[in-house]
Amino acid sequence: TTTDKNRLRIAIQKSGRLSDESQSLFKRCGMKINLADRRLLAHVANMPIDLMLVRSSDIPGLVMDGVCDLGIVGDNTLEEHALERELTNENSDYDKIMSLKFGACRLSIALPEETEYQGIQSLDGMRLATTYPRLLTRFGNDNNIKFEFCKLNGSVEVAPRVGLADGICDLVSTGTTLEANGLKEVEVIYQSKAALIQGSQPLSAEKQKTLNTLIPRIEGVLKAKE
Ligand code: PRT
Repeated sequence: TTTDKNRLRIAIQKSGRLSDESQSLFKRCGMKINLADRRLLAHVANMPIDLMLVRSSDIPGLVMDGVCDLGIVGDNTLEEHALERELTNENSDYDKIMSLKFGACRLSIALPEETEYQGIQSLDGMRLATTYPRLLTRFGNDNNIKFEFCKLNGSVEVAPRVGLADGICDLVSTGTTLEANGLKEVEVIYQSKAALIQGSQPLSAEKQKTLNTLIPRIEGVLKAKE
């Protein structure tokens, strides 16, 4: 039998927009996932792999710190955390094994319909509500403008209406949420998809062997979806 330390540990979102697709990707790779008991770690019955079911925002840190060997997370979450960890001098290294074909969205700046918009410079000095202050700051630096932030982890789209901010910087997929809140998208600052990432620590020979078997299977599943 394979001991726990030889089982490849993969972090995926427990529940949310990436969780079903992450699980179904692995199921199509042939994994028999034992999810019935709703524990933090789900054993894969027929491969030396464990899935760790966590909040999406915990995944970059778990992989960068080597608690998990791999993870599936949105580029947006990954990049924001990497920038944050660079600032705090924590390890922010990882390898992106591949981009997956789900979880597509964009991080955009949106303003109330009635606010006049005359290009990027007119955003200078605005106070924006966002969950992504680092990505927004980078966009500001690249374009020579400064923002003030109001960091919110949810309900970002209501911030302008209640007077918390002049506008928002949030994820958009269909645009329905912006429209429902009387906001217009004025700048796309980042395009995102789910990605399979690996920590920078070397894997044991056993784990590497498992990974070498898994990668072509994932590629096969992605190809079949084309
Ligand atoms: O797991 P945890 O709670 O930490 O993470 P979370 O709350 O960010 O989870 P979740 O499930 O909301 O999002 C997980 C990931 O899905 C995100 O990090 C993105 O990579 C990806 N994703 C893709 C999206 C969207 N599309 C998306 N539309 N994440 C969020 N949204 C939200 C957006 O914030 C806004 O509230 O959906 C609304 C906009 O959608 P539309 O269709 O109205 O434009």
